[in-house]
Amino acid sequence: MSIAPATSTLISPEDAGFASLQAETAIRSISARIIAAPTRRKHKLSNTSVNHQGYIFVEVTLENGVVGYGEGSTLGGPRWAEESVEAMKANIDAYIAPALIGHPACELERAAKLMAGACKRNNSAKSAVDMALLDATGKTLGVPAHVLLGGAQHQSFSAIWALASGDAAQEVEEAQGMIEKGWFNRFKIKLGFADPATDLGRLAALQKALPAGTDIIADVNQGWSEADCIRYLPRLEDLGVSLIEQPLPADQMAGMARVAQRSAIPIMMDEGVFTPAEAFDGCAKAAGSVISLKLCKHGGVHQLKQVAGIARAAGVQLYGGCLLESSIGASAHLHAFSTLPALEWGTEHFGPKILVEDLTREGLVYENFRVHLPEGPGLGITPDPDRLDRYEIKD
Ligand code: MUC
Ligand code: MG
Repeated sequence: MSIAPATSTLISPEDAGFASLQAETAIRSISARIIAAPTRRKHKLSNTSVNHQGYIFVEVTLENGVVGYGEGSTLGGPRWAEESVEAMKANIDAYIAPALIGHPACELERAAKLMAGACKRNNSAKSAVDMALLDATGKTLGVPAHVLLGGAQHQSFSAIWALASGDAAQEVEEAQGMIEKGWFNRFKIKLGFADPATDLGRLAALQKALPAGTDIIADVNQGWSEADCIRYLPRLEDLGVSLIEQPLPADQMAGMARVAQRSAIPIMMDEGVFTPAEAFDGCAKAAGSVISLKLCKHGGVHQLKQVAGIARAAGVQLYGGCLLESSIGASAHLHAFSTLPALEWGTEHFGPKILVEDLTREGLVYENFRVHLPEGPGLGITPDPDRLDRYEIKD
């Protein structure tokens, strides 16, 4: 058997086809708009409460005329994390966009490096631009975004709905409605904004009203101390909670590790893990056995995949997190999630259903308690211009 010579038909970077793709996808302009989209009900967390969801909506125009779209979320201004929509827009306009103009959108990894050089952290802002580059490149090449990330291994995901009104009766009714619609039959309940006894009452009401065995996850959003955990984790266990998300403040990795060691319920790291280095630290310290993946935390699809790789190497499971993105941001997450070998806990991308109006024309498809990976080039969604105009905050 003869072996083909190494100089066969491989396309070199100098090849005319690649050079023309670089020229075609050179970034001509980047714009960012602030959007405040109303939610169907108040969404309460330990550290904030919203009835409008804030996004930065990004449009990237390439030299070939193709436009890519992206979205970055915050929750209640700079409260869930340090970014606000106002700061995201200012930093995209002043630092991120100038660093990228003229750069080929198809060189996504180099674009991420340029963004890293332009500003520290600002991960939600960077992720909004990154997803727009991904969308524009996929549209130019006529392929779905997941193809640019290695190809989809999953076409749909088990979907989780978040209960966060703080009103036990309303939460029971809402959960039952989601089951009836066939959209969600797994739930996450927000704890930590009332005293633990009141919170546990909500949880008990839910557990009693929902079908036996319904999956219930509790997100404390950094609202408890280690002492609270020692006292209340056994109660959560009695109530059948399957997963506890970020009970302690984000910077208390050692405390999270002690809580994880004594908990019979798996602990998930959320606000404590933004960067790959934080993922490494959390995994090394055993600060949890699950990590919630979110583009707004990791700063882009490649960094999300790096965090996922670190978790996988450490034997830590993965959860598809959200920050109430519309179908624009949610679809970017699904493309990234679809390329992972496993997403053991499914995804909580319920954002499109909590908005009074989603921000895309088609919206993501939710059926049989699963959310589906959109089809078509790029992210596979079309932003709705009227809705964006309606919800834009202009100064
Ligand atoms: C969080 O901490 O998980 C995501 C879903 C939700 O209800 O709140 C956000 C933030
Ligand atoms: Mg969380």
